[in-house]
Amino acid sequence: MRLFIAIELPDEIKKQLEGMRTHIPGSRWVPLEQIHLTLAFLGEVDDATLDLLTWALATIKATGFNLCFSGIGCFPDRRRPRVLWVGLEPEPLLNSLAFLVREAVLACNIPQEERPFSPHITLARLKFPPPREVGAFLDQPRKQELPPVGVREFTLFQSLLTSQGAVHTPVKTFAFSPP
Ligand code: 2AM
Repeated sequence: MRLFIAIELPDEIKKQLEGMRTHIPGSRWVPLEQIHLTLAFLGEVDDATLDLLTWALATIKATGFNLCFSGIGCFPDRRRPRVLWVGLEPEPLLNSLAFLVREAVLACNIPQEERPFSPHITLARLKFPPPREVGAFLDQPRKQELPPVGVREFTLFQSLLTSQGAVHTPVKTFAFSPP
């Protein structure tokens, strides 16, 4: 099973993020139902490892926090943008959750990239080098404030690759223990 771990966002927020779309040639906008905040990408995981993983994730003790949205940005940089995203204000409890998730994943012998966790919500992926519309998108003034989102759980997702694109299905949700 191809898996990743993410924080789900309320439908209202996903609608507002979807509303930020503009016309950019060669862009693939993330469909509303697939907008999420990735904590870890796992790739293919076998059934035995999945059992181990769900056990390891269930032992995570995390504290609830609020996600506060910040500006729009891109990866890897403005000269060669491939991914357009909305960023998040620094939140130590989010970083701590991502760290605990990463430790649990590594403990199951699932390899993880070395690069540091850089919290973002992907809005679009670009197929070819930046048309001038990308600059306009990145420089747009903020039209509306996105309200903060309370986070009390995270979700293990399956990502099934189909000819129509990826289909994401929640496998298991892990609620933070009450304070
Ligand atoms: P991102 O969009 O937040 O950067 C599910 O596929 C999620 O896993 C994607 O939304 C992406 O997060 C993240 N991901 C990281 N590495 C990936 C990879 N090699 N292939 C697919 N998704 C990856």
